[in-house]
Amino acid sequence: MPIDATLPYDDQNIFAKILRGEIPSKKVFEDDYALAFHDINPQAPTHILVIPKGPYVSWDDFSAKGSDAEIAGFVRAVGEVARAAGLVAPGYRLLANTGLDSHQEVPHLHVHIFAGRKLGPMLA
Ligand code: IU
Repeated sequence: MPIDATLPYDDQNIFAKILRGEIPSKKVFEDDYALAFHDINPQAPTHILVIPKGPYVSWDDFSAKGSDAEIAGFVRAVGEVARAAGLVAPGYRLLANTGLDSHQEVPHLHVHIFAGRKLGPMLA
């Protein structure tokens, strides 16, 4: 079910549990600001999710309330994950669904990294 990105943060959401180590994930990167892991239902040969460590519901929440250090750290982490996976030359797509119309389903900010095939002009 899509979620309302204006709701308060729910610390029982699945990505909060992954961050706390209560649920396993196929981790590819972790630092002070971000965790990256393979999506459980990949939509491309490479489909990685990058999430901030802080309790942010959405891109909107994070961009409004995240500290400069958190925002810079997270943005750098997304780039580092893509570089480390060798995605820069072939190319990749970033996506951050935010709220009901976008069909965001997990209420913890996540940036999708899609790569590994020709993605076309849009990802519907
Ligand atoms: P969305 O942007 O909120 O729609 O994306 C949620 C993604 O989280 C989606 O691609 C799911 O396959 C993925 N996911 C996951 O990787 N592990 C989980 O336990 C759950 C969802 I629930």
